[in-house]
Amino acid sequence: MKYETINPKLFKKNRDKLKAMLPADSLVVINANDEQLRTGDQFYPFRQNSDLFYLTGLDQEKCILTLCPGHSNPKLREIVFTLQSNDLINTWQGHKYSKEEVTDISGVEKILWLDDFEMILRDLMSEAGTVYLNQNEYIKLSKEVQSRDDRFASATKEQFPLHQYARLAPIITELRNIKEPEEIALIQKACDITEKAFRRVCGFVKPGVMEYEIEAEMTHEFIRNRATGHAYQPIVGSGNNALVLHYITNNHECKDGDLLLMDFGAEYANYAADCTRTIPVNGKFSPRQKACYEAVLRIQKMATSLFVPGNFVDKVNKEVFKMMEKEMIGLGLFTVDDLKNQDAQKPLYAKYLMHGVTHPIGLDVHDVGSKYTEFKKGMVLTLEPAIYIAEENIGIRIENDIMIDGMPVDLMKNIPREVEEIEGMMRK
Ligand SMILES: [Mn+2]
Repeated sequence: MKYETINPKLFKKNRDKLKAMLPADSLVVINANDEQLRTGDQFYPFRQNSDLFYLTGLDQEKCILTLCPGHSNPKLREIVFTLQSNDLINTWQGHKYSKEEVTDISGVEKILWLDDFEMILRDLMSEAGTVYLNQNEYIKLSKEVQSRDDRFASATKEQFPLHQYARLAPIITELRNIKEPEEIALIQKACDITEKAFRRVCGFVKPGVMEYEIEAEMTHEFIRNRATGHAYQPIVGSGNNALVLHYITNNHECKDGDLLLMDFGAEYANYAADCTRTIPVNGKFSPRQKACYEAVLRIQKMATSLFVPGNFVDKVNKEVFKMMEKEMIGLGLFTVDDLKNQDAQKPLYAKYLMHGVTHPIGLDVHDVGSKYTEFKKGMVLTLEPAIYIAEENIGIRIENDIMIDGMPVDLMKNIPREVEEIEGMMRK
């Protein structure tokens, strides 16, 4: 792995928290992600199942974690099954974990080879009342491909139809929502690497550069700082490309007078940063661009104070939309009278801001968690107010990652966002 070693205490703590929420006769089984086929016999770079990483720190394919906290044999209460390497694998793919390495990374004492899994599973099942099976329950996901966890769930329920089955997702969601200090440090590291990339890009952008050249600058800075790469496909959209919310083709020339919207974030040790900055291609905002930019920036600064315990995503969205209406009137997009007469089903602001402005981040860039969960200390969320004015070729979004504490902690406070700072960096 490119990232520095993580203390296994984190993963042990995470497992202990999970076990504390489970009945004594439960069994939890979590599988590694599949290696996803790209072409022929070539795979996409491996990305671990976030839940398995959260509980073990293991970053290799084909491992399985079982937790059976009430098993009569204490040695079988916590097991990792892992791939046994051989000469062929060593020659072609390189090093795979030894049993000792699995223990060093995860803190799990009992490590077995995968070949033993079926037999041991029968033993664990014989003592388990309720089996907790894991599924990706992200609400916006439309899933066409089964995961290893999905296949395991189907096969186990067929083989052991008389057990009770339960969902692991609600429990693990509650846990992953609240980040331990070690996790905050990893997210901060991802944010700091993202800052370096932004500074690099500000010295690079000028009229005539291609969006993909900017993406390449980001990638360069990410990898040389031990990030795995991008936490998600970066959006590098100049001019009207900034109006396409998930624009990722990044293949146009940046033109003099246009704005450039960049939504990008490093992934460090599987933790995501999620940042957006909008800058003028020629290094200087026009008066109109500046007015719009400062409206979004004012809202971001004001709305940061909403990131306190007790609030929740849905509430922040509604508050920000109200702030947005005032700024949009100030920018002449509609009038006070228009607002009074608006159709409640089709609010006027939604023409210029068509997405929510906050979501949890963590191991997943759109991390687990509901928009009705009350903010608690240790949660990390993005704040991304934006304005898109198609008729003026203006798309502006500013996004920072904020940790909930007594007072909000902006993990991206070092990534410049003031007009003067950005123009100053671009002059150099
Ligand atoms: Mn983003």
